[in-house]
Amino acid sequence: MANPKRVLITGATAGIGRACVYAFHASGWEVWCCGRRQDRLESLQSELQERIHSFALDVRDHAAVEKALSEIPPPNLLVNNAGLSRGFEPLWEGNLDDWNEMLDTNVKGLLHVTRFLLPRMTENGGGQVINIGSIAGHEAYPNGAAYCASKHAVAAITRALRKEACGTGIKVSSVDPGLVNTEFSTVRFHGDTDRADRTYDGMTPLSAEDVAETVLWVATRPDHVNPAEILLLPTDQASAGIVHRQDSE
Ligand code: NDP
Ligand code: 8X3
Repeated sequence: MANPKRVLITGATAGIGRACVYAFHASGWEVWCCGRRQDRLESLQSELQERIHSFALDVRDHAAVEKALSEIPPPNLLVNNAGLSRGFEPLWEGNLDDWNEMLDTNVKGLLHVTRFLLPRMTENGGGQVINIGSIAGHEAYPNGAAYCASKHAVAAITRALRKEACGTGIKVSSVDPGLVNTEFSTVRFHGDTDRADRTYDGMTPLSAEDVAETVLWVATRPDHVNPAEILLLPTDQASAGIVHRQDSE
């Protein structure tokens, strides 16, 4: 049997990243995954057992990224998923720690990982990078200036890298979801789960599995096909601000 393809998924301890771990593993891929919460990585490893490797990593820490990634075999696919939103208020009330955490993770973390792995993937015969962007990279909405800026940056990085990598054997794609019910809103609202739950009141959001299925689809197109950018919305959502809710009828 041919060797399985190898994927590295960042931010694999929750939500979309963890759903990607399951989806790729179930499709026979060798899965390498990371995140900061070691206990959750260990649970994934003991549950899946084979073709799963994990290591704790904070993608904001450039030196740690280079050290950790120098110790793993180059993947055929990199899924840059680690990310977060922190805070939801007008810019003039924004918290500097929140901004730093979002920009350092969503933008610089993605750059750190990609910068280190791309030359190794190219030397290894090529592959694919799939960035998890967001509808917030297509539209800017009130109370989300820093998060939207970070996801517009992800869109810019995806588009620039696609042009840089054209002809190198590396495909560059993004999957850009709308509302997905994960730990995302709890993180955004600093642990206020009631407020987080209200994000999805009266509407049906995407699940992490919906997004993972799309990431897997993007990763399994023929070599000559690149789904460059997919905006994946729940049917109840038409734009960042237009969400149909049963209660509002
Ligand atoms: P979750 O909060 O459920 O998961 C976020 C993941 O990112 C966790 O595994 C977390 O792991 C990891 N992470 C956060 N900071 C770091 C860091 N510094 N270093 C390494 N890993 C980190 O949210 P989602 O699954 O929803 O979010 C995943 C991605 O999807 C993000 O990029 C988000 O912006 C994007 N997205 C989410 C949407 C949504 O509505 N949920 C919609 C559009 C895009 P740990 O804490 O263990 O480090
Ligand atoms: C996460 C989705 O609408 O909160 O990127 O920006 S949204």
